[in-house]
Amino acid sequence: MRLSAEQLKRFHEDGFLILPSLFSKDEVAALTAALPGLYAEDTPANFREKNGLVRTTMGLHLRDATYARVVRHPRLVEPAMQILEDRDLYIQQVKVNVKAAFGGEVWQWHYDFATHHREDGVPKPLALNLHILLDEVTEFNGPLWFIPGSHQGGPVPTHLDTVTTSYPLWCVEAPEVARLAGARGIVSAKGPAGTALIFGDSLVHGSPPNMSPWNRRIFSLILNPVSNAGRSNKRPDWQHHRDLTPVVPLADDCLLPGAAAAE
Ligand SMILES: O=C(O)CCC(=O)C(=O)O
Repeated sequence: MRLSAEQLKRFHEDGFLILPSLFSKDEVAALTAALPGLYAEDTPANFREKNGLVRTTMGLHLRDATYARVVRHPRLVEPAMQILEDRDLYIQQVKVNVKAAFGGEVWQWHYDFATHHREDGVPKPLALNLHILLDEVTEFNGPLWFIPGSHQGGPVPTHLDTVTTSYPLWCVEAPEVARLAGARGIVSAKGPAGTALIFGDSLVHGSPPNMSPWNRRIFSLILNPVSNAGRSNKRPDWQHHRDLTPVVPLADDCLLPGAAAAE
């Protein structure tokens, strides 16, 4: 799949793209079917909220056959190759952020590169975060909030938050958020299930708690150029994978029934 010239321009200006209904209901159903079993696994790759609900479940392409295919989906991988003008991308992180009804907690304001750089030794803010909304996301169930263009001035100051998140996250200082949002506003990344989001490593974003009765599950794949691979093994493999094999896109119908047999 190719992004249009207009979409590429928007991505470079805003730092993100929202692609409504890029994946079908059947493709989303294939992804959600495995989740209850994955949540139930006793593994350190399942991070829990303070209330015990699963907050995020990681390393999914190594734990489930459907997730092993979605990380190679051409509607995710090809736009990433196009944006980065690089065909040698490795799978850096694979997860579903759950944000459960009545209990999913905040993700503080941050940009991913702060953590990728300090924790994983990634040299440059090149990685792309590719999301698929697995539930309808509205203003009520904890959408991501993006500050458009917040990547443009270069990385802003951060501090390590070990208190309000379930694992250490480098977060943006409140005065910086106020300055950036005051100048550029905030966009709420909403859409029907199957909508895709693409955002860059320096884009400032976060998400509010989910006190609604509706789940908000989002699949996230981070792809990074092999030439920009992490230099440090501080975090475990499921938080930053060590396998630098370049990802090769599968067929467009790779999530649909029969796809596994065709491989
Ligand atoms: O799932 C969320 O609400 C936040 C996700 C996020 O910040 C990220 O993927 O970097």
